[in-house]
Amino acid sequence: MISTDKKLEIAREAYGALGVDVDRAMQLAASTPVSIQCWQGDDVKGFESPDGELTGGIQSTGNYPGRARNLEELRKDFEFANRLIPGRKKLSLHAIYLDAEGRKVPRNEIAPEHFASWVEWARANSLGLDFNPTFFSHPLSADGFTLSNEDEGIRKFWVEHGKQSRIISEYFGKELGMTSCNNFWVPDGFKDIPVNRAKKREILKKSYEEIFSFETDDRYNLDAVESKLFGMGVESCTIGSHEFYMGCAREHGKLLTLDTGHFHPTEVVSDKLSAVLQYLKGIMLHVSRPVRWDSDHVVIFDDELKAIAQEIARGGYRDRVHIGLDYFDGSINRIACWAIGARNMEKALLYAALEPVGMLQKLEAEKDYTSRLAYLEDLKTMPFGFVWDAYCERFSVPTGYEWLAEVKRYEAEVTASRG
Ligand code: RNT
Ligand code: ZN
Repeated sequence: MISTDKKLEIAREAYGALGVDVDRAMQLAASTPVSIQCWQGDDVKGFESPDGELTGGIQSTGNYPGRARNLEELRKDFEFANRLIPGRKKLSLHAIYLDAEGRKVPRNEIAPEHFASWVEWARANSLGLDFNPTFFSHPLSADGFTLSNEDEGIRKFWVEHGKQSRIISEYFGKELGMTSCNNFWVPDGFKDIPVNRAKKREILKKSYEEIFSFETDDRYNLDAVESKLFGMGVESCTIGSHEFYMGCAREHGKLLTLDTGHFHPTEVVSDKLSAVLQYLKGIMLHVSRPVRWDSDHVVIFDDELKAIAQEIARGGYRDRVHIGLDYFDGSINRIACWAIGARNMEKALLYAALEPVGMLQKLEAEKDYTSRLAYLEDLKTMPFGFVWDAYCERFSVPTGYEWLAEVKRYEAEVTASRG
């Protein structure tokens, strides 16, 4: 066993030779919040109607045993996962995860009181919170349209839901002293070729004008709008496309949410950050892993994940890019999904913080592209793993494969017996 001190000594020497301060890199990663999606724990079911079907063109596949079936189980599972993930964390809630104590609350009537127990819980667990209005898995979204619905009654219902979500998110921020991001994603779209795209987009535009008609305090709530390319059963036209939301975010001064699974397969979100940020105040990320489509696989430590973290660091965008995870895999242990994906996000932040950005950017400015490429390649075999181990230890989180043994134990003791 190599001691952490020894690992740090080696890493400090290796990175130090490039002018990189390992301890400062750890601090930077540690101060960047990562928002973890509550919906990985229960296959996006929520507690509103536990037997309800997941709709809206998204899907969690797999029947791995142990899905959290209620609020208590979800919290318990997340508390466990949380202990395996280093860094500064938030939990992202969807409206369907409300705590209504058994009562049925219509979505247009959700209010802070239905999330008060989450705030208490978040405080006790030193977590921030984010929010998401839920525009799917509901009878009034069954015809495929919510905020762009031509039925005025249905549209108004969803507009009210959207307004309430902003109040709840602001309440999170105020209570916890950490800004809450409130993310709007609607599934609205057509399976087959429409002949009046414009009409639906006009209605969606009008709905956002109504939802954003009142102010919330930016210190507590930041609204975000999420675009998408297509969903299952919504292959021909998504009303809230990328161009639509780029304009919407600009018009209303909102964050644009970039989900890594919501673009054509050869497009990358890493390239979009510095483009979007020329015109918008900020970005919310939904870090996911699309495999051939928007499949929402568990995030791995791949080139694009590193590139996203590097673009944030290289551009000096730590305050303007709000990192959230968005994947849901029901085919393997769900607590391991949380741990693997969130640990990888943390790894990427640390990896990016260890880059000698100033030196590389200088080479580029001098047009020495040969050296730029040579350094970028050699950096890949630096002793990054040693810094990662030290980072985990700093947060009293298991290193190496130890975390997996803990998940297996929890599985045997707690989740395996769930029906
Ligand atoms: C769907 C969007 C959306 C959802 C979550 C559950 O394609 O990515 O963000 O995944 O809100
Ligand atoms: Zn998303």
